[in-house]
Amino acid sequence: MSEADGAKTETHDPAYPQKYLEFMRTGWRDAQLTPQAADGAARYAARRARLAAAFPGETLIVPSGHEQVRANDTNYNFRPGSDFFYLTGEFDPESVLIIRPDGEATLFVRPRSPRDTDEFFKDRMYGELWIGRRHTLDEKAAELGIATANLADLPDVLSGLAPRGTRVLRGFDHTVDAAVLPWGERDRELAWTISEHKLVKDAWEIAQLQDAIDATVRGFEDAARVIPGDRPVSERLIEGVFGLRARHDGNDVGYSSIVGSGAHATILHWIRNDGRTNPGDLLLMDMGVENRNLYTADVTRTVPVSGSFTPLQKQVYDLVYASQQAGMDFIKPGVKFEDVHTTCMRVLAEGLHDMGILPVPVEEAMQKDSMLYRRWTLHGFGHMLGIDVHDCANARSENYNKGELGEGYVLTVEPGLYFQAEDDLVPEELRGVGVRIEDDVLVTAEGCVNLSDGLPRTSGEVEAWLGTQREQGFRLPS
Ligand SMILES: [Mn+2]
Repeated sequence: MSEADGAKTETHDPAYPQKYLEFMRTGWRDAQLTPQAADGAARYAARRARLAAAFPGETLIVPSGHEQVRANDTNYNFRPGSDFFYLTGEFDPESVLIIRPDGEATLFVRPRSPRDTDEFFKDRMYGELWIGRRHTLDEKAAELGIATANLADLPDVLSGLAPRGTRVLRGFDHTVDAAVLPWGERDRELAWTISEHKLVKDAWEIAQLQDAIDATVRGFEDAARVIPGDRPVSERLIEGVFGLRARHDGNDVGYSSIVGSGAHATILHWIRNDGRTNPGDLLLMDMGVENRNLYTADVTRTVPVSGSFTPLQKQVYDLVYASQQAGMDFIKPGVKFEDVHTTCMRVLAEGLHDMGILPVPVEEAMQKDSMLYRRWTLHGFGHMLGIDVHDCANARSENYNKGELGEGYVLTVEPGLYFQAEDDLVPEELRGVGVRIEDDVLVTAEGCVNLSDGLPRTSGEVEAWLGTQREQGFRLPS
């Protein structure tokens, strides 16, 4: 319920007596803040320069996006737009990056909650007594190594821009989208250029990914330690324990954790996580920590809850492992993305054929007009990984799924087999079995290295690891 002065307040807020208002307006000392250069600040500047060089003489606008309302005055946790963050390192909502025709960049940010208005104690969305001390424009500039300007001045700047000389990363800020009209394919060119700039990871980015992956390894260890072999626990216990690790060691989870026990493992995006583990079942966990610089891991392990695979579970698991290993062995600079896919899928198709499940010869199933094996493999072999779990998503097809891998790419390799509980075409004992093994690999000059090899992959190693974790027992992160 907004007051006359524009502060965002709520129905349940107490009234503001005049004496209290006057009292609150006096007697405050300014809180000092010593800005520290952000981690990797120089890299953000280099990224902006590279983008500016791709569009000389043009104005480029990349917004971060707004907070999303959950209900009334409670918002979802804000995460900056990934491309915006890639170019600025800035976490606060509503900020907008503008790169000018001469290559100079300005970050438009909301300034501090001024003490000469009542915003600082009344406004739930921006008031510093509600959300904490914000930066002055100068502090923000010092921290991020970029010129800053008041967000309030942005509308005037935008209204002076010609659509023909301007490109906007659309879909993040409706006010920016509405202020600068689109002009042909120009905005899409901006989006794919940023995505394609992100394909090759430099040493600092690889260290960020390794940091996220190492935290993810610890999170999987935590999870394994709370899964008993002899009685059920809720999938949400596992989700929660991993989430604790993600918040403690990183920024958050990089995507909603998938914790699927039994037949839930066959549902690709099982994020309800309202089931329970069953000692005879397989448990699939697809979870990743996003680190403090917003790089995320994306790892899946499938474990036998009892502690050891049944012969049939092991057969399926080992087949998925063989597929994943074949993909990893194949990956090197210059190979086609879709050939990695075919390599992984061929192993699965052959295995499905050997098990008597694939109803046609393998060569026939591998044809582009058939792909019958896909009933049980469902998805692609993997995707780029970086600041987004599905990184570089706006890259042009010829540089991604129809393109070749390059040195410095980081991607997942994650084949799986999924036998739905209601699938009449597979033997009864396979129904409700799902297996995926997912690792994060870095393409090197000679091949690839597995950045997530801190977790076991073979069926035997998984059993031994689960046993070891259970012996260690769960301990809170410290
Ligand atoms: Mn993935």
